[in-house]
Amino acid sequence: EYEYDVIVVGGGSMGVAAAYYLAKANQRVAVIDRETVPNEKGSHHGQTRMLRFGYSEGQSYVPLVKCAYELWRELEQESKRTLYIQSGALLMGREGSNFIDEVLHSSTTHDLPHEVLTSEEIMTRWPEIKLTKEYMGVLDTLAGFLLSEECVRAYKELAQKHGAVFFENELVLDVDAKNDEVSVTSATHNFRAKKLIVTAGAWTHELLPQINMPIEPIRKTFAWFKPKRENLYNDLQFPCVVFDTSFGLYYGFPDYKGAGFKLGRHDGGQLTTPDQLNRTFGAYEEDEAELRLLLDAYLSQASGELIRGGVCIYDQSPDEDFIVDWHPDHPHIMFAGGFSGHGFKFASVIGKLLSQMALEQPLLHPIDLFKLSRFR
Ligand code: PYC
Repeated sequence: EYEYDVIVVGGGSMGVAAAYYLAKANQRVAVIDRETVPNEKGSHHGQTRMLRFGYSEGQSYVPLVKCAYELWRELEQESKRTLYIQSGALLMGREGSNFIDEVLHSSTTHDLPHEVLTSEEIMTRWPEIKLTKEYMGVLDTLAGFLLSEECVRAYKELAQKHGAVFFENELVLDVDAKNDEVSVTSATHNFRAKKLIVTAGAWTHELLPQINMPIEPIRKTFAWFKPKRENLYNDLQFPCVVFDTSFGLYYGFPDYKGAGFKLGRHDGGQLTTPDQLNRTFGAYEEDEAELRLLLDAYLSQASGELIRGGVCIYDQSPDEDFIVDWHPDHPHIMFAGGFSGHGFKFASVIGKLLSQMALEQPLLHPIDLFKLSRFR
């Protein structure tokens, strides 16, 4: 007799979502994390994450975004928390660029509500944005942002309500896959279960070295800036923005509840390891400088004082598509990773998919695109 049906190692966004769906399905679930849940060491902190439908990473993600969105709305209802702000997202780049073409392709293929705008039209509608002529934009009207730590809290709280047990500040020392069970050892516990889900981000290598997860941890920074005039960029009048420029791909969030205008750079960053990562914003001169570059060029009214900055990790996969699969030698072990800086919005549906994998149920969405074997 096992104490748990499923152990989830890694209580970040994906892990807590999986734990919730499993606990709700009457599974006995243990979640083990080396930190408290939520925390600032992984990829879910910093107040907000974008949810875009007109997907620049490929139209095949659109049905998955739709499933994710429905599940976030369900979570809002069950947790009675506000989790999603539908501010819209304005995706800007040069006409004919791969970025714009993919956004248009996703939007038209899936019949998404969207508006195609010239640079003039954008500047008339949002005088806070200054663009040069070669830019155009697509307003993704259903898009918006998730309150990321709130989402993790909501899943954790409800998972606990349905009986999941969280072991926090507990470092996993060993994972031992047997034929039809798994044991997980930490400094203070020996856990045994029928199934194991590993959602440990950049720490996946340490837990499952045999699968050679092809992910590289990248240090990423983001920061909040004080707009030069109050309310200029707040979420009631300003959307999320993405700028595909010649000097980088940037994303910005409206000033939500006075936190400031949040900006980050999606490309670039420093290759690191999760344990060596320098978590101090400003440790590298470019941390602030590269963000100012974008603000000064296109959003000068947002380039007020730096309120605060943060550092997080992208788990970059070679093709920037996710990796969600069963262990090649042990099908009772499942893992999800390689979210490459665009995964948070999918945590709801990935959690649900992981729960269905563990329960050996039909999947609500195919995961062929995410197979580990594509790298072999
Ligand atoms: O996937 O929308 C996204 C995103 C925004 C910032 C980083 N990733």
